[in-house]
Amino acid sequence: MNSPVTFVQEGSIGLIRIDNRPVNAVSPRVVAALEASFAEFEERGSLDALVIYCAGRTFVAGADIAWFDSSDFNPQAYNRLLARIEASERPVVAALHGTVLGAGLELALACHWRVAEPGTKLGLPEVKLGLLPGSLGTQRLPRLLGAGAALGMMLSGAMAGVQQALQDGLIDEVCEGEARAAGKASAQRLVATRAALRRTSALAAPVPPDGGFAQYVTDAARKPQYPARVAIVRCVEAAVERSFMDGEQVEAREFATLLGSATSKSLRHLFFSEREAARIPGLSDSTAPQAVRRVGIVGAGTMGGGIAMNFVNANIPTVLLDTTEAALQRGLDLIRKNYMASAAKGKLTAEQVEQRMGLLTGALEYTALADCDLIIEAVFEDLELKKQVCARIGGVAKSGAIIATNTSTLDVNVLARAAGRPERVLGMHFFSPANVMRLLEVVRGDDTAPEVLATVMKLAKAIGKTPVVSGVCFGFIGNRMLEPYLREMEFLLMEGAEPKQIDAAAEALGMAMGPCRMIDMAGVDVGAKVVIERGKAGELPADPAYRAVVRKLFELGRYGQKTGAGHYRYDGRTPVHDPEFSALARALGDMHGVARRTDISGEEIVERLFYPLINEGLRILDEGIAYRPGDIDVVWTAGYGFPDHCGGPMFMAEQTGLTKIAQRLRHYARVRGDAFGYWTPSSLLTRLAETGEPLSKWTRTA
Ligand code: T1G
Repeated sequence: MNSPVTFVQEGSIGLIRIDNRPVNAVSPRVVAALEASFAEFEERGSLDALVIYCAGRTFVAGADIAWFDSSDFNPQAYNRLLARIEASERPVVAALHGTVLGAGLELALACHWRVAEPGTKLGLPEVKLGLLPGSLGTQRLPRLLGAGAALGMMLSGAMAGVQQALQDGLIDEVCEGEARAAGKASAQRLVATRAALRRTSALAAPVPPDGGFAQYVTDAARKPQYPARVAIVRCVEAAVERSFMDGEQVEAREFATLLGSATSKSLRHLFFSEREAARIPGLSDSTAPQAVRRVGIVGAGTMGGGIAMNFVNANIPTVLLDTTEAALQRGLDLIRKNYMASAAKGKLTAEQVEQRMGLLTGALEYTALADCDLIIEAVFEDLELKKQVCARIGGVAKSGAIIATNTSTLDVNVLARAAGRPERVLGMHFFSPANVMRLLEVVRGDDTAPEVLATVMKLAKAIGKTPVVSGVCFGFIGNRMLEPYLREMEFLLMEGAEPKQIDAAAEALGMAMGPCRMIDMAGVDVGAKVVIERGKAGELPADPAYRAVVRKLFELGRYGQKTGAGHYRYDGRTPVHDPEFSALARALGDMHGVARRTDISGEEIVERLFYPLINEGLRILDEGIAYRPGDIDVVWTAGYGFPDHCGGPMFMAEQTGLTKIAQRLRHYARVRGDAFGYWTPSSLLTRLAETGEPLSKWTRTA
C-alpha cells in the first residue's frame, strides 16, 4: 500500500505531500509517515526550506474522526511532530487549499508561513464533535489572533474564507495559482530575504478578550450538555495566563475528558450516520445519477414555495405551477418576501434576491413542466387530488423525468401508479419550513428505479439537505415514530399531567420543543385530519381513547398558536397554562375510563414518550423501512428536534440498554394493560435484548 505521505526535493526546497483521500485526514499511518518525511527533511541539511502540501480536494481536513474510538488514539505523537516542525531552524511553509480544518489547521499553525489558494476555507470545528482542538490549536490560535477572535472561531466551529483569514493574520498570503507552486516561491523568498521565522507558540502572550473570560464562561455554561464550550474557554484562558507548556497540559487534560464524553460520542456517531445515510445498500457503482437541470413544482402554497427555494438557492432554474393566477402570485410573492427578509438581515444582497427570483418561472399550464428533469407535487394532502396531479404530471413529463410527491402520509406506491410510470416516481418528504429544515425523507416506492433514487440522493446533498431513505409505510420513519410519542402524550394528559409538565420533561431530555407546544405550533388541525382520515380507513387501534385529545381540540376549533388556543392559551406565541384545556383533558379521561393520577413523574413521562418511539423505530428497522439505526437517528435529530447530544433515539436506546427498555415496556404493559399492543416489545427489541447484540452493529439480513 502506498505511503500516505511522500518527501521529494526540488532544488534546495524539500516538499512533503500528504495524500490520504478523501480528505487527507490525520490517522496513525499519516502521523508515522509524516514523521518519517519530516525526519528526511531534517537529515538533509543542504535544503533551505520545506513546503507541506496535500493532494486531492483539500489540505488536511482534520484528524480521522474514526480514530478517536480506537484504543490507540493519542494526539501526542502528532503534537510532538508539530513542535518539531515549529522548532525547525529552516522555514516550513504550509501550502493550503480546500477546507483546512481541525488538525489540518493546527499543522498549518505550527508552520512558519501559510499561503492559501483563493476559495480555501479554514476552521477549528471540533466543538461540533463535542471536542476541542487537541493539537495545540487552543494555544496557538489565541497567540496569532488574540483570545477574542480565537474564542469566536473555536466556539462557533465556523470556517473563515481567505480574505478574512488574511485580514486576521491566520494566513500570510493568498496565491494566484496552485498552493504547491506558491508555497515553493514563498519558501524561496523567505530564504532569500533571511526572514526571521515566526513561531506561533513564541508570539507575545495573547490579549485577553475585552472584559476577560467571565462572560464567556457564563455563556458557555448555559448548555451543560455541551461541555466542550467551557473547556475551550478554559484552554484559551490558560493560553493567555500561563506558559505554552502549561497551556498544553490544560488542553491535553480537557481534550481527554471530552473524548470520553457522552456528548462527543453522540456527535461523532451522527457525523458518520449522516454520511452513511446517503449510501444506498446494494446500489451498484455503475448506477449513475442523472443531471437535474430544471425542476418543476406543482403547488405554490407554503410547502411548494419553500421547496422551490431550495432549488433556486442551488442555482437550478425552477418552474412553480398553480392552477390560478392568484394562487401562483401569492406563492411567488411569499418567496420574494422570504428572500427580502434574508436581505434585511444581511444574508443576501438585493442582486442575489433578483438573481434567485430570476431563476423562478411561474406557470398555470402543466405543459410548462415538459422539459423539467424533476417534477415535485406539493399540493394539498388529499389522496384523490394528489392522484389527479400525479396523473397530469405523468401526462406531460418528458421521458426520463423524475416525478416526486411531497406527501407526508399517503401511499407513495398509489401515487406512483397514478403517474403512469412508477419506476420514475419516489417520495421527497420535505419538512416545514421546507427551505430551512435540513431533513429530507426520500421514500423509495416498490418500483422506484435505482438511478432515480441515486439521482435524488445526490441532488438532496446539492441543495443542502440531509437525505434519508425510507420505505413506504404510514408516516415513513419520522411521523410513524411520532405516533406512539403523541399517543402517550395524550394519555398522560387525560391522566392529569399538565402540558407544561410533559413539555418540560421532554425538553429536559433535550428536545427542542415538547410535544404539546410542537403540536400547537404545527397546527392541531393538521394532525387531527390525519388521525380522522386514518380512523375512517380503519388504520387506527380499536381504542376509542386513541388520540381523543387532538380530535376534541380540532372539534372545538382549538388549533394551537394559529387560533390562540390549543393545549395552551397563547399570548402571541407565548404558551400560557389554560385551565380550560386541563378540564377538557380530564373530562376526556373520565369519558374513556382513564384513571386520574397525581403521581406522574418526569421519569415516567420520558419513558412513556420515548420508549414506545424507540420500539417503533426497531419495528421500522426490522421491516426494512429504514436501512440502519443511524438513519433513524439522523431523521430525528435533523427533522424533529431530538437532542444531538444524545445521538438520536437509536443511539440513546443503546446507551440506555435495550434490556432495560424491554423491561420498562413490559412494566407499562402490566400496569396499564396492553389490549391494543401499545407496550408489546417489538421482536427485534426482544431479540437484541436477549442476545445482547449491539444495535449499532445490526444490519438487516433478509
Ligand atoms: N475524519 C474521517 N472522515 C472524514 C473526515 C474526518 N475528519 N472528514 C470527512 N470525512 C469523510 C466523510 O466521512 C466522507 O466519507 C468524506 O470524507 C467526504 O466528506 C486533533 C480532534 C471536510 C468539510 O470536523 O466538515 O481534527 O462518506 O461527505 O460535504 O484537534 O467532511 O465519502 O466515505 O462531509 O465535501 C476536525 C469534518 C476533526 C471536519 C468536507 N475536522 N469534515 O465536506 O464531504 S477533529 C472536522 C467535514 C480534529 C484535532 C481534532 C466535511 C468537509 P465517505 P463529506 P463534504
